[in-house]
This record gives sequence, C-alpha cells and structure tokens, in this order.
Amino acid sequence: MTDPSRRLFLGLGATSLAEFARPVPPPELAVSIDKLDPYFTAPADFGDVSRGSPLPHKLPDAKKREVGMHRDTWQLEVVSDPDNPATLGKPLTKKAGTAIDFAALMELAKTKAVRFPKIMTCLNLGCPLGMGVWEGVPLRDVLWLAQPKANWRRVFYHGYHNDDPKQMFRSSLPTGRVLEDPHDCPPVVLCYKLNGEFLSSERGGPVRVVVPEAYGFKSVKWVNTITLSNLAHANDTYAAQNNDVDSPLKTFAATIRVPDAKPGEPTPVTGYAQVGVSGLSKVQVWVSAAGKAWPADDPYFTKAPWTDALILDPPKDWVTPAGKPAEWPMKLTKAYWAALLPGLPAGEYVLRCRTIDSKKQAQPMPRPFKKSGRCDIEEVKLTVR
Ligand SMILES: Nc1nc2c(c(=O)[nH]1)N[C@H]1C(S)=C(S)[C@@H](COP(=O)(O)O)O[C@H]1N2
Ligand SMILES: [Mo]
Repeated sequence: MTDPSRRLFLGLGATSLAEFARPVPPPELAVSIDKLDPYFTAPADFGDVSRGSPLPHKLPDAKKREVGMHRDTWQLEVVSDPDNPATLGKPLTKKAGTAIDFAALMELAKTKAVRFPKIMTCLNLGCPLGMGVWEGVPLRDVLWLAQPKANWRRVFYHGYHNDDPKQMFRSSLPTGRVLEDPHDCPPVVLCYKLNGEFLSSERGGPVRVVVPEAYGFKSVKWVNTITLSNLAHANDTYAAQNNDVDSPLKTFAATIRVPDAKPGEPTPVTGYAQVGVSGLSKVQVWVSAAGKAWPADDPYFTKAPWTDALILDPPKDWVTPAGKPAEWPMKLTKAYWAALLPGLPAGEYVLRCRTIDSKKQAQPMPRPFKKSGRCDIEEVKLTVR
C-alpha cells in the first residue's frame, strides 16, 4: 500500500533525508526491513481504545448528527467549573449561542493550524495504537475566546458519552501546559485531521483533544465540553486503576519479527522503538541461552554484552510541516530498528532488546514503574534448529 506520508507531504517540497543516512543494512537484513509496515499507520490498522455502551463511534449516523458527533452539528462549550469557578468574561455555551462550531474551528485553522507527528499509545495496554500526523488548532486559541481572567489552574475536558455520567471519559491538564509549550513540544490541540484526512469517528472525530507528549488517555475523543477550573489537581478518569496521570511518554524498544533461526546462520530481527520525552540514542539487543541465571543485583541486565541495532531512517520523502525533522529519531514518534544476530549453535535462547535514551539512560530507567508507562525490557524466545 502507499505510504500516507508521501501523499501528505510530497506537495510540500520534499527534501532528501540523506543527512540521516545510517550504515546500509546487509542484504539478509534488507529483506526483513522490506516487510515492515508503512511508518504511518493505515486507518484500518489503528488500535481503538473507546469506552461506552454503545461505543459512541458505532452509533447510527442519524444519532451522531443529533448528538453533535458530526462536522455539521458539532459544538464545543467552554465553561467555568461550578464547584471551583474560574473567572471567565464570556463562557462559550450552546444556550447563549456562543459555543464553537466546526466552521468556526476551520476559520481559526486558516491562521492557527498546526501539524505534528505523534505515536498514540495507551498507558494501560502499553503498546502503540498507531503513528500519525495530527492536525489541529491550539486549544489555547479557543480558550482565549472565553476570556479567562483569573482563578484558573486546571483545564478539564470530556466528550460525548451517551449522556450517561457513568460513561464519561474525562481528562485534564494544568493551565500552564495549555497556554505554553514546554521545550520544543507542539501545542495541545483540538484535532480534526489525521494523516491529511478528516478525523474518523473511531479516531474521535469530528474533534478530539491531542496532547503531543502524553499517553492516549489525555487525548479525549468526541470532545464537546471544556471546563476551566480553579481546582489544583487532576481529576482524570485514568487516575483509577492506580495510573500515574502526569506521566509523559517513555522511551522503550520492542520486537516486531523474530524468525526461527538456523544453526550457524545469521538471523535478521526487526522491531520498533517508541521515542518518549527523553529521546532515543540507541537500540540494543542481546541473546543469551534460555534459562541462564543472571545476578540478582543486576535486574536490568546492565552488565550484559548488549550490541547496537541499526535505527532505520524516517520514511523517504518525508518532511514535517516545519521541514525536515530537526532530529532523528524524533521525540514523541517511533523509529524502526533492525539487527542481524550472529549465527548460533542449535538450542533455545532469549532475545532481549532495550533503548538507550538521549541522556544515556538504559531502559527501563529512568522511570521503571509500569503505572507510569511500559518500560520493561522485552524478552522473546529464539529457537535455533
Ligand atoms: N471520549 C473518549 N476519549 C478517549 C477514550 C474514551 O474511552 N473515550 N479512550 C482514551 C484512551 S484510554 C486512549 S489510549 C486513546 C486511544 O485513542 P485511539 O482510540 O484513537 O487509538 O483515546 C482516549 N480518548
Ligand atoms: Mo488508554
């Protein structure tokens, strides 16, 4: 299939990414690399994490229109929290006729639209759901229309949830994060396009929040209500189940294809790395005999003889909206990797992979706790016969 990155960016004057060229993979590896899925996830392959009964995106079209889950009927309210009021000059409400509709969002998009690549990953599942270029209007540009003046410390938001309080999926951010972007992070957006196409209902269309540096639960789908609050802490649905709701994306590596190996022959393996806020400098692999004991005082295998894998280039012809990626691997995205394991005698082995982030911290450090994001060193069986 065609790589959506081509369709999306060729028109923007694609430049060669030769600057990022890495060592040319040996032919045995090139075959495996060719089998990797396109860098940007096809719509049908995107993982879905949606709550609700019925699932909002499975509602009949007529119902979607009725409840605002359609570009023709969508409206967004920006209101003050009755329990912890923020001072607003002009709440945006359906009642007053001041709610934002899709046409108003598109009007803002003419001058404010931003696009950024981001991997969407569920904190609970740990595995990436898909990689895409998300387009939206910075959330702050809509919130300023409500004329916030004081007593504003937190932004709460939720989407359509069958009008059943028990089904509400809610998330939140500190006001400062919405108003200003830390480091080189893109803004929090009201997103209406993914990979150049209007956001599908399953992906949260017509409009969802997308928080670039966060796990998926911060990116609420079918968003229709934003509440500006003076509460000083989070109230996210995901705070249940012991989740760390302030945890940004971690860096980790996983395998994609580990074929059975033949004695004495090199084995090509492929994988991906999620590039979290701490960046990515290396992916490493290590094969050991199955059942081999390891010193208990080195639970993260820091003393093992790891070897470097090859980090693959970004898709050819891909330029971001800001031009060529200024760094590669790029934070908040993924990178494919590949390694040719040396020939081994017949037997059972364990293949492990790990990342080294841009601060030289080996996985699972610096944040080895599962409830703030997946980071365990992956172990895969490798059979040589
Ligand atoms: N309204 C709403 N938004 C939601 C959810 C939900 O259940 N309802 N699930 C969240 C979670 S937990 C994740 S991981 C992401 C998944 O995004 P995706 O379904 O587009 O892959 O959506 C988030 N946004
Ligand atoms: Mo999630």
